Amino acid sequence: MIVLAFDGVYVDEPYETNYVFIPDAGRADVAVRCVEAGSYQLISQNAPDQIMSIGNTPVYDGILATIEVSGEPVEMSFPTSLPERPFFNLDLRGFPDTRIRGRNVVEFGPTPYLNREKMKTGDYFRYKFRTGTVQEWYLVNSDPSSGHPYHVHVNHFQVVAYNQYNGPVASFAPAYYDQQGFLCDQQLEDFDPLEAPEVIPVNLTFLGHETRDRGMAGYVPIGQWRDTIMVPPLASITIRFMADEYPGTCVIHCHFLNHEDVGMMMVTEIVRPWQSIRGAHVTSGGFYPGTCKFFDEWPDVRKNSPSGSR
Ligand SMILES: [Cu+2]
Repeated sequence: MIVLAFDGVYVDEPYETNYVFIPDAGRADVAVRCVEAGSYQLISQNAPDQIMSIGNTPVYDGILATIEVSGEPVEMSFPTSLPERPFFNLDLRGFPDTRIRGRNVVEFGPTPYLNREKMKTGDYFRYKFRTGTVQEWYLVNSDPSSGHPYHVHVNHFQVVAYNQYNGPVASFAPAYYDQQGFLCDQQLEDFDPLEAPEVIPVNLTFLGHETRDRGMAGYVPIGQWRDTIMVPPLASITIRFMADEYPGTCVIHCHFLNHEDVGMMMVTEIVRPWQSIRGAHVTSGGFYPGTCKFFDEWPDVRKNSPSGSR
């Protein structure tokens, strides 16, 4: 079995594998060759030893498809190269920092929040950016136990780095705590201080994605392109993309249906180069996503994310 593409975008070169990890809404193109005639099963299987890269996230256990192979054996070779990706999917890892025209943080946390708010309808944009620009975004997950599959419409993104996670930990009320367990100053939209103790024990089990084995199932190989990625618990992922030619609304959401349907979703706006990018509701109640204490620099989730770092 060889990998050709993820989410419809070719990888650099086809490569051999015996499984692929597909988050909710993800897609994979693979070529399969069977040694002899017979019945083959394509299965989905839980892999408890991969959980540190995924989180306590349910994985389907069962048969996806049965492939019946019959007839005389024939010669079949795998492709050794793939079509070149279009210019808007060229490698952006070495793209100069100073030419990046927008940075944004997408913060997962307790359901049903995304960037500390529930989905709002109408012309309520959480971020605005222009066509023709290269963007660097940070996907962070403050949820200490569950991964959330980030999905974006319109433009695919390149995975640039898994960073050390310095952000808050969502626990209890829901409320945000720092990694020592002290209540954050900067909270969710409808935070109720009466509901949240000042200090709690926080669960930091999943910290450490920046140093963990990159071959683990949940991690996207650095440099690959996706429109869906599992953001594991207590993670910070740097992505880059070029906003190509399509202006309009751009929806971002968790792709667990029971999360997006209750509000884990937001709308951004892509505008033409001559249009204003002001007026976006980047903060929630004055607080930037990814922050915890008032002395934080914004955004602390990218302290470990110099351009092109692995
Ligand atoms: Cu979710």
